[in-house]
Amino acid sequence: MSTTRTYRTCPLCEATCGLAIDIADGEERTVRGVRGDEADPFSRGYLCPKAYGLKALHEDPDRLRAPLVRGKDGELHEASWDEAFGVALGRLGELKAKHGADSIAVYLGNPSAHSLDAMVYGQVLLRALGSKQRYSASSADQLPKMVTAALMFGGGLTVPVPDLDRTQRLMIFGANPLASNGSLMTAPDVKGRLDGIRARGGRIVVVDPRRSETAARADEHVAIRPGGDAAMLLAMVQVLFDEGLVRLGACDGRVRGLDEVRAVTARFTPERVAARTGVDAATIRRLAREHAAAESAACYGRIGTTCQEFGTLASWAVDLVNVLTGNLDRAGGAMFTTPAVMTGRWRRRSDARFGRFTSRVKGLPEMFGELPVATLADEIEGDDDARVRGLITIAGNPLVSAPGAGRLAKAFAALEFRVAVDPYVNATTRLADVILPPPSALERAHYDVALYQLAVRNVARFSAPTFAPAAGQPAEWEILLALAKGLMGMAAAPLAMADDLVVRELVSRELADMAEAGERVPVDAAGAVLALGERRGPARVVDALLRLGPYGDGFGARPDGLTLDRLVGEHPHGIDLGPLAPRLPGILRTGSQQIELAPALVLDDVPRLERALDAAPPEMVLIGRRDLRSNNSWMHNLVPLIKGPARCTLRVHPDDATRLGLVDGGGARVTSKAGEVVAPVEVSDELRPGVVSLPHGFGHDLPGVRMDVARAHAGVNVNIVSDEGFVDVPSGNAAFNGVPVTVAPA
Ligand SMILES: Nc1nc2c(c(=O)[nH]1)N[C@H]1C(S)=C(S)[C@@H](COP(=O)(O)OP(=O)(O)OC[C@H]3O[C@@H](n4cnc5c(=O)[nH]c(N)nc54)[C@H](O)[C@@H]3O)O[C@H]1N2
Ligand SMILES: Nc1nc2c(c(=O)[nH]1)N[C@H]1C(S)=C(S)[C@@H](COP(=O)(O)OP(=O)(O)OC[C@H]3O[C@@H](n4cnc5c(=O)[nH]c(N)nc54)[C@H](O)[C@@H]3O)O[C@H]1N2
Ligand code: SF4
Ligand SMILES: [Mo]
Repeated sequence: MSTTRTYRTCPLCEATCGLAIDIADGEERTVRGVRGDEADPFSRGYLCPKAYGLKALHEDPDRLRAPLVRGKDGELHEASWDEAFGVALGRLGELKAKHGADSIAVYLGNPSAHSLDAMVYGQVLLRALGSKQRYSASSADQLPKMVTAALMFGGGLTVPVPDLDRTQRLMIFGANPLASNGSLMTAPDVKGRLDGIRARGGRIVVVDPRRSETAARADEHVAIRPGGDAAMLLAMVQVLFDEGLVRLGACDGRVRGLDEVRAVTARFTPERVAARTGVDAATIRRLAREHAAAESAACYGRIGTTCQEFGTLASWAVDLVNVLTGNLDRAGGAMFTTPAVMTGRWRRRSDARFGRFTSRVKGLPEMFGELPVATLADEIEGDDDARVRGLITIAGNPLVSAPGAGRLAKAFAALEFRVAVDPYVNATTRLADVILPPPSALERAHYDVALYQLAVRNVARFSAPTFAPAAGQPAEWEILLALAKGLMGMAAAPLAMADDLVVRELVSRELADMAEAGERVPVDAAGAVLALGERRGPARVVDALLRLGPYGDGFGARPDGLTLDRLVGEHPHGIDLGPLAPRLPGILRTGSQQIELAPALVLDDVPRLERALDAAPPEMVLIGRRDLRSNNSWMHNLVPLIKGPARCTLRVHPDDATRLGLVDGGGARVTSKAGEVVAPVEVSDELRPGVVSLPHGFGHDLPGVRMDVARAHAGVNVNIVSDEGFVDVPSGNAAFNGVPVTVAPA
């Protein structure tokens, strides 16, 4: 049987590797082979084992091919698309009419950031519903970084990324890119890129309570106590001021609040923070000096700095170090991407404003239009008239991934109606009343609207569907748009008409934002939509944004510029748009058009950190762990990825194991304020004593889960133990790391 080679971007993690996929010719719709695409200018042939999972995912018999609707018998049964949409829109419409839009919550999960359809049309659905009850994986992930970056540099996703390919010194706080393949840093073959730093004589320092895969390969590993990052970084800043090492470089003349930062950090001497951070004063001083002296240096923080008790302070302090060592916006430092697709939200100048509304029960401030997922159970529970009664989950599995999962599961069971847009019946969707499955990852177009904003090079690549969706299967954008128009009372209107409205509105908004930002607006909306031609759905949106973007043809204003036709036709393996380029001052979108070094929301949290410095740390704390062959909660049903030794183990330092009477291979009971789980013990000296580690994403053996492979490798759900009350206070982001626990033999 002959095969055809097709090319596409892997959508499974943030690295955006280019794949060459061989498919069987004819009717068979099978994948014969998956390789790294050597011609991809960004990933250059690299791929990780998860890429092979795409074949298994496409063929997985447990992946839903038809909607499920809960019948009178209480079970989920296959239904037609018409019936499923009818039930979903009927019940959601009733709730909205009777109790208002805020009675329906929406949770957007992680894979939505990797789905072009969900990126674009998820927002359309949210606007159509008009509910303030919006949640996403962001508040179980990078929200503190989004908050501090918005406050310092201006609203939107203006997160600086380490210039990996040119830096001479990289300090990594709480990230393990050798397992995660990089996050808030889109960098295919991150291992090769890290090795490159050392090969050119640079240094890598990893600050992590665990000697992770990345730490083991670095020049230096600093085994910090969980939650100690903000204090350690502020102490580094104290040293910079104290020793006259502050250099602003490209930020010179562009910062406000320098004196306030000096005053605040003066209280964080290395000696004062040594006990809480577990890092001795001499080491902190040396690291600050070395960072300041390096030819170029980038400071980078990830999950270990955001999903912890002092996430906002730590995220802020990472960028303080970048700015104060003159490394922000310089080659080899921390830089801003210039993505080919940039929406108006990232163009408009305005100070970040939070708290335009607050959560009902705890009064937590809205951030970027969302509430923290750690308070979702609060908003559902009780008999208050204003409580949440309905829920739409899109690409999310919060009953595994969100903190306080035990309590949240009870709250979900009490909801009046639940809809899931999801390919699996898993821990969360097993409770749904209607499940609307999207087509497989190979049956859709792909463009990384979100991840290219964070890439370590400027690149663009568009992927056409490898296979057409099976007959009758709507695209994910069509599912979301059908829900959106139904919620607006336009169920009978043709989808094509709704899509035309979406694109017209989007283009008008873009043009208005460009005008407001003082950019030349090359066309009017009607002219632009006409010029977009025959394409429909998200591909048309990508074309519009590419053409209005920094490399675009401006609808004729720059005839040599990019269009989707040109990208697809001339660059099937993607286009390299060059290394990161300086973006100051144009990138700044604060009201002052300066970098705000001392935002009030951040400084207000300093006293809480100081109290922690003076308190005795908990005797034992829990942190997370990621494995290369997994991704959060949903790839455990794929045999090639889950096979091998059990992964959901509690790793414990040998000294702790001896003290607590734990034995390798035996059981351990891990208990917190929120709940307890029993997991197998793996004794390992990679951990700092006093710290145990358990991965998330497991616990697949709940009643009703229809994932046979995952069920056979069920593991336990660590988020039964993660306490939903343990958060980074300013942002409300879940603190999955540093959770106080007791551990005993089971
Ligand atoms: N303890 C602990 N908990 C954590 C973390 C941690 O480090 N420790 N990490 C947190 C982080 S960083 C994140 S991002 C969250 C992730 O948490 P979630 O956002 O809830 O994501 P997942 O758990 O991966 O679940 C993804 C869901 O999307 C479905 N899905 C897969 N592909 C598609 C698709 O193309 N379309 C649709 N509609 N659905 C799809 C899957 O079947 C699954 O139900 O977990 C957080 N939870
Ligand atoms: N293979 C795989 N890849 C993934 C995912 C996956 O689940 N599996 N998930 C994806 C998602 S959603 C995300 S957000 C990214 C996350 O990307 P990363 O942040 O790179 O991933 P982690 O492996 O969670 O790395 C966090 C590190 O922080 C350490 N840590 C824990 N607590 C602390 C602390 O208090 N201080 C410090 N300094 N370190 C601490 C942990 O030991 C761990 O090594 O990965 C993405 N890629
Ligand atoms: S690192 Fe692996 S999962 Fe991530 S994009 Fe590349 S091949 Fe896909
Ligand atoms: Mo994440």
